[in-house]
Amino acid sequence: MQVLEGLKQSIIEGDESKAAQFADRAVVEGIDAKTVLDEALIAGMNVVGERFRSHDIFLPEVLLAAKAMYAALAKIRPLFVKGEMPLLGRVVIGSVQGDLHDIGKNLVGIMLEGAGFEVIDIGTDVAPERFVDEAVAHGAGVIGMSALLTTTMPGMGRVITILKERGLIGKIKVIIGGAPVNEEFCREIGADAYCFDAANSVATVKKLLQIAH
Ligand code: B12
Repeated sequence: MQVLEGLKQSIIEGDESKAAQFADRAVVEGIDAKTVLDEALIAGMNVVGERFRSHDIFLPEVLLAAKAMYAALAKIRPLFVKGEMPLLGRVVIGSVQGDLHDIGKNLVGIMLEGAGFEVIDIGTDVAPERFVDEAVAHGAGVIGMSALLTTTMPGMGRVITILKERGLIGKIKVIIGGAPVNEEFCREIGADAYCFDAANSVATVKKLLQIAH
């Protein structure tokens, strides 16, 4: 599909205005929001990630790509969050302490919102205590944590320790995600679930909260 390819390319090139224009076209053409997300936005950021890893591009280019991605995301967001839906539950989501990466976390938030959850996004560089405090304050059933750096991953374990200390383990479920995180790490720290991607997180949260699909 031409629009999707154009959108993907404009993200790779870090062209904010072109990305917004293509996203507008995708909306007008009625392309399914999940398809736009998977085949243009995430696909584009994956290419950017690979090029960054192989030193073909550097941080400034990555930042431009992220800005283009957000411009597009702003346009397709209404497709995810439309109309009145019964509230399925509340999820507090954030990037762990020391971690400023938020693209993946934001995508997960949007997907969950689109599926009918209230998402309380507490941003990036979130201290472990704050995850728990915010979940309690909002009556959230799930805490979602994102880490993109191997150095920030241990922060996830600290949140679980605090939940245990406060007698909240099992009552508030914990899902984790981000490129360096995996099933094994999830088991190691005692989180309830690891999610490979944003789409997978919706099914996982539903399962944890025992909501029928
Ligand atoms: C974009 C990016 C940046 C941007 C971030 C912009 C932003 N607003 O987020 C900027 C330029 C700021 C940046 C900075 C840095 N970055 Co950087 N960055 C990336 C890059 C290229 C892409 C990440 C991304 O957005 N991917 C796209 C999204 C959609 O994918 P995702 O995050 O994985 O999310 C999906 C899943 O993981 C999952 N998921 C994610 N979170 C969650 C949470 C929950 C609850 C669930 C259920 C699921 C889930 O669902 C998402 C959607 O499907 C990666 C490379 C890579 N391959 O990951 C490096 C990378 C993560 N960065 C890296 C590094 C080293 C840095 C810096 C230290 C660089 C520096 N020298 O300053 C700083 C650190 C800043 C900080 N303190 O956090 C390294 C990390 C190495 C490591 N193993 O620790 C990577 C892997 C690049 C590399 N190969 O070297 N970075």
